[in-house]
Amino acid sequence: MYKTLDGVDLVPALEGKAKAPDLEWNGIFLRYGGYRDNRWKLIARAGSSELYDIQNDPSESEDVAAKHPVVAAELRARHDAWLKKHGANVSYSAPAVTGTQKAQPQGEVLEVAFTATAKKEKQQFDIPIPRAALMRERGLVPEDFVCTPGDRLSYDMKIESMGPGQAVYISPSRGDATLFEDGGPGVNFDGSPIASTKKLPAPPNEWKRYVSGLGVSAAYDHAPLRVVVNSKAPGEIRVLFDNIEILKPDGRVIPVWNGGKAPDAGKSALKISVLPSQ
Ligand SMILES: [Ca+2]
Repeated sequence: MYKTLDGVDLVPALEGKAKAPDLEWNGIFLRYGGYRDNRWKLIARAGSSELYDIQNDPSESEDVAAKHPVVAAELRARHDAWLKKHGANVSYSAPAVTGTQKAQPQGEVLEVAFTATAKKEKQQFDIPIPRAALMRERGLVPEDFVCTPGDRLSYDMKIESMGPGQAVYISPSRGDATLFEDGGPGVNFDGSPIASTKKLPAPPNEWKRYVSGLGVSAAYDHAPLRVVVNSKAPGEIRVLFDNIEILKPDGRVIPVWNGGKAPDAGKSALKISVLPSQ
């Protein structure tokens, strides 16, 4: 992640030979970058920054980026320069749905079915990226599996049964964490990002292609893609998937699932099946 390490030598100050230096700290997290010094803390997000005056407001109760735009801009520039200097692979891109393209389901498709009985249920399973097979058969190299700015997740989905308060989406994962959390860009019945799973219209029952940005604040290996079924109301959920793939900015495609074996549903209560040609 970091090509070089940086730091400040505190020994002269500790030995009383020099004034303690003003400390600066930069870091990158899953969805944002951060900077802080003795006075300020900056949270660097996609297209915006939050600024806190930690000297006078240690509990960070007030975002003062608008009140101190020059400070915010200067610290943002400093943080961005730090990222560049250290070769951090950062896009800040919040996952964004870029709109739907025409779905093209072919051959086998994946069926995910679940009947929610409780008021609130969340079920999920992972679809592994077939790295070994892709390296062998398509000549992909390990670097191709590193998430870089501009990477996109694309999949075709047909909602066959779903009610208000229910949602299904595919999220990249990183270890145990799902990057698109509840309230993140799951997809709505009309292909628009889900701002909240509390409010969903009725399903149209047709295939649609969904595309989301995958750029996050730090480079990481693409982990299995996670299918998330989120239900805040009892009822039957049935969804079909096909052409689940990761699109690289240079046009290469990493096919994750377009037929074949059904992924293991693990401990979830989901019923996963492969259906023949649509
Ligand atoms: Ca297929």
